[in-house]
Formats: sequence, C-alpha cells, structure tokens
Amino acid sequence: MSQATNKISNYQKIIQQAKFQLSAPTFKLCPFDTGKEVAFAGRSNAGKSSAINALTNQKQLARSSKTPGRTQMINFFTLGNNEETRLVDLPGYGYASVPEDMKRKWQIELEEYLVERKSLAGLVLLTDIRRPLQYFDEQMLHWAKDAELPVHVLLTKADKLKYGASKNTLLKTKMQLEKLDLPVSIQLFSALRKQGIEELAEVMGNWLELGEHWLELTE
Ligand SMILES: Nc1nc2c(ncn2[C@@H]2O[C@H](COP(=O)(O)OP(=O)(O)O)[C@@H](O)[C@H]2O)c(=O)[nH]1
Ligand SMILES: [Mg+2]
Repeated sequence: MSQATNKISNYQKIIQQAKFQLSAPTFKLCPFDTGKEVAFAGRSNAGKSSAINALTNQKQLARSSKTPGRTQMINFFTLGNNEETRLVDLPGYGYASVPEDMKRKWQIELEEYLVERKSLAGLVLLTDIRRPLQYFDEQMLHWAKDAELPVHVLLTKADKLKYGASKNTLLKTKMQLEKLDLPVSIQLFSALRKQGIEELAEVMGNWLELGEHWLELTE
C-alpha cells in the first residue's frame, strides 16, 4: 500500500469509529467549543443521513428518513475515541412544511454557528446532483465565505445520472462556484454505490488533522 492510500485508509478507520455524542436543540446547547469538528449541511432529502451512514460504515448512525425535517436537532458524533474531534449533522433546511418563523430562527442560528464556532474546521455541503446549489445552498456558501470556512461540496445521489451526465454536472457546478468566487472543492458522491467515500475522508482527515494526532493509534 502506498503512503497516500495508507493515510486515507487510516482517516477512514478513525471516521468509522464515529459514536453518537448528543443531540442539541439549539447551538447554545452544543458541546464545548474546543477541538475540531466538521459539519454536514444540506437541504432536507439531499442525502445527508445516508452519506453519514455510508461514510462511517454504520447503517443507523444518522437516521435516514423519508419524512425529513421533522426534528430540527443538531447531532454530534465523536470520531475515533476523542471527544475533541467531531462530526456534526446540521438540521436539513428548505423543508416546505416548516413554519416561516421557525425557518428564520434556524437561519439565524445556522449563520451564527458557521461564523462563531471556533472548533468548526470545515463544512461539507450536500446537494442533490439533479438540482445542485439551490438558493439556500448558496446562502450557506456565502456565510462560509464570510467566516473564511473551507467548504467541500458533495453532489449526492450521483448514481441517479449516467457517468457522462454526472461528470458534466460536476464541471458545470464547479464553474458556477468559481463564478461566485468561492474557492471550494467538489466531488461526486453516492451513498447507494459507496462512491466518493475515500475522497471525502481525505478532505475531512486533512481538516481535522487526523494525521497528526491519530495515525500512530490506528496502525
Ligand atoms: N439513489 C440514491 N438515493 C439516495 C442516496 N442517498 C440518499 N438517497 C435517498 O434519498 C432520500 C433522502 O435521503 P436521506 O439520507 O434521508 O436525506 P437527508 O434528509 O438529507 O438526511 C432517501 O429516500 C434515500 O434513500 C444515493 O446515494 N442514491
Ligand atoms: Mg437526515
């Protein structure tokens, strides 16, 4: 195994040791703002729970549901055996039947979290490959830019398109991001086919600096 592959598979091992930590109804009730965390965000139904389950190789870690948006909880997972390294599942946005004032309240909270949270090392933004970067996704990107937070976009459910069409959307969306002057990385992802997991693990491992603290522990 080459060194690079070894590094990524070590990241994957650490990420696969994800454990549920707590659900917080508001950002005020988050774990202490120390260490490092990566947050996953996206519209309801974008495939966030499925992506977290595929990435961590755990069927039920993040509940995948066909009735999205019911509970607006922020879910924290610890990675490896370290409370100071976290994966955060943010509430899905854009769910039509959520009342307007609740939506506004969540937008304010989300923005506050992205801008103020010191331990937040990066944002994984999930967007359905068939309708990428909707209005609120762009809003998230702008907040991340204001917060100087690195973003990695997953074009989810890539299995829904043929190979050529998915590559096309990848290129087009990349160009759209460049036009918005947002220096973000982007990849194809399919939880169904377990496609894109290594690429995602590498980005997360680098953001969380899993290499520096962890590599010797998993050898
Ligand atoms: N074809 C396909 N469907 C997916 C994929 N990921 C999620 N889905 C489906 O999309 C729907 C929403 O997924 P879920 O993970 O609950 O989305 P969330 O609301 O963002 O957490 C469910 O019906 C999933 O089965 C994928 O990679 N491929
Ligand atoms: Mg979900």
